[in-house]
Amino acid sequence: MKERSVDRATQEMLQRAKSERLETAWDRWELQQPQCGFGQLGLCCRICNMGPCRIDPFGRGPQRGVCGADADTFTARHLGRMIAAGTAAHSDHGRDVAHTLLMAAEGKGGYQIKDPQKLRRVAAEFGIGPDTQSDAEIAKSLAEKILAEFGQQEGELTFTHRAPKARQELWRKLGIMPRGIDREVVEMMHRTTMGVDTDYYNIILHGLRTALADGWGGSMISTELQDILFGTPTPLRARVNLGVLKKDEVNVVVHGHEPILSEMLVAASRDSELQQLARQKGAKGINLAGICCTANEILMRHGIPIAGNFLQQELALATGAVDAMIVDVQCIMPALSSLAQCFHTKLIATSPKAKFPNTEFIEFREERALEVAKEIIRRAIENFPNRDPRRVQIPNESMDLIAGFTSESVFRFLGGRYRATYRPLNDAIIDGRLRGAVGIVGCNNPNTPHDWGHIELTKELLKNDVLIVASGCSAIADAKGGFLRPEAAFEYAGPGLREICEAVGIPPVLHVGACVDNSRILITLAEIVSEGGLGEDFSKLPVAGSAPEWMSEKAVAIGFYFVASGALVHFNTPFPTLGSPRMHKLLTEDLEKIVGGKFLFEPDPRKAARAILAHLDRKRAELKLREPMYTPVYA
Ligand code: NFS
Repeated sequence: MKERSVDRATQEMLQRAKSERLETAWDRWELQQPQCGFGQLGLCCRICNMGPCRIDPFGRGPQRGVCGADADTFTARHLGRMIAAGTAAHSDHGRDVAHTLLMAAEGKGGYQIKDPQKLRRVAAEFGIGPDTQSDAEIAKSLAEKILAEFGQQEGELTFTHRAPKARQELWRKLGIMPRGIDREVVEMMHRTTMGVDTDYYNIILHGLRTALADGWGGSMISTELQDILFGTPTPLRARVNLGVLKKDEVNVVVHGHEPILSEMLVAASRDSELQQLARQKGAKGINLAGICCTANEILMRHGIPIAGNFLQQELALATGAVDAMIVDVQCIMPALSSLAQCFHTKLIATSPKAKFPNTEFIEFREERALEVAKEIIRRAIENFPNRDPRRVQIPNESMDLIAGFTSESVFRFLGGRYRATYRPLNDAIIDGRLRGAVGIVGCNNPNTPHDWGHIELTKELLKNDVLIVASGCSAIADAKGGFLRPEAAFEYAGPGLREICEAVGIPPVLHVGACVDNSRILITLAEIVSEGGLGEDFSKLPVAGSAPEWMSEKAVAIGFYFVASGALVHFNTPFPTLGSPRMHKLLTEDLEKIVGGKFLFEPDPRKAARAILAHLDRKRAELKLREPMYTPVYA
């Protein structure tokens, strides 16, 4: 099982799955081999009914579809639609949060405003004041203005004004400043339908704009409004991996993305009547744990343990110990419904947007949020007596972690206990104790050993004095690997980074939240630029991003908004664009001349680390910074 995952809990459960003939994503991945070569290269087009068409990659067969579209158009249109889908996912999440803020302002649904200071700060950016208004009044105006940005037809998304001036100017000059969130997604769908935009460069340019509407729009709206509603996270301790499931408690696993649901489940799981009901049913308590990004959300704000990342969703069920798994939207494998039926586990879907065949559905409505959450927890408790203890196998694997860093909190730490400033961070980069900073984010994918890409890349960068910020399933991988403990600085960090972690008592990998919270990385970069001494734009900074095990269209949108913001972004496997050499060159070379950022595709995390370090050094040299204080160490 070592070739499937580097995580011991996962290996143990895969062994169980094998002996009990429970099918997992890894098995299905193997059954799909060899995967369709046309699809991998992006040389298949299904956009209209004259097709499906394909282009022969060896130049012996057709080189154009029936309409005349060539490989450049095929690949660009497909990639453009991936960006649109990823942007739509993050942004629809943001829309739901904005709607919840509106409900909170109107006193419906039991939601409150937990961070009124942040409410006022963000409202001011939208021109809402004066401060004499009540929180509810301000929240109402803010929610309405933000909801309007989804359908805005002209103008600029407000949060884009957080980017450095030079960057905003560049976006305007290139015509890629996002106008309205929905508008950019719709326009991408329009441009890529049959017979509209066939110029691959023009399509990708709009791809950049669509992605910017995600990073500086939908995702940032999700993050900021969630902080306002549920509280801005501060560092806290928790535990991670399948070992957080408990033999003697009701295990409720929440999986998906939107904290509107999971926050209420946290409240419901603490309800004293329900606790008592659990005891009546023979359990010692109610144990709430999370999978994927909704897990990151409630981890960051409440210290709720994480059962696992994307590829562990089926394995959590395979423990036989989950009494209910509650899902909302995104990254939920359809396979869960049949797997749950092999155990007593109740799989409960909650979003009208995401129903699953043969699966119980309890509609979650913000108006009745707490009521619905309690009902869900009650179902889980009532299912506890159906658990067969002989079929329970929980791996004895879990790890300590610290999470809850934000652009507001973390660098305050680096600024010392009493003064909030990015100066010490900038100085550490300038004097070479830190070589740079890298965001490692994104998914798992059975096409690469589970967690291996995240962990190896992290290790290589840490020993070379690179500070890591992590989110999504990558942060969970690193947490399981032990990198989110302060002690990890002694075990893995180079001398410069170790010195900093030791002085402020932080781990060398900072967990900044769910995937929508990659927007926190954008905000942090903006703070670094405005602190001064490292150039006037993002593209000058010795920073990079990486998604070393990507699978989701959301990862593509994220990659594009970081590139559009001027960063080097590494992905392990290439986009389905290799069938067009011109597209590949645009993505990996030419984009840098246009927006200052570009993609790097490299499946080997150690080689990727070298390339990223070389990039950081190049940026340092361009800024005429000192050589890094400590010599590089390579594997
Ligand atoms: Ni991100 Fe979250 Fe994980 Fe990938 Fe899915 S959970 S939003 S897409 S798999 S990191």
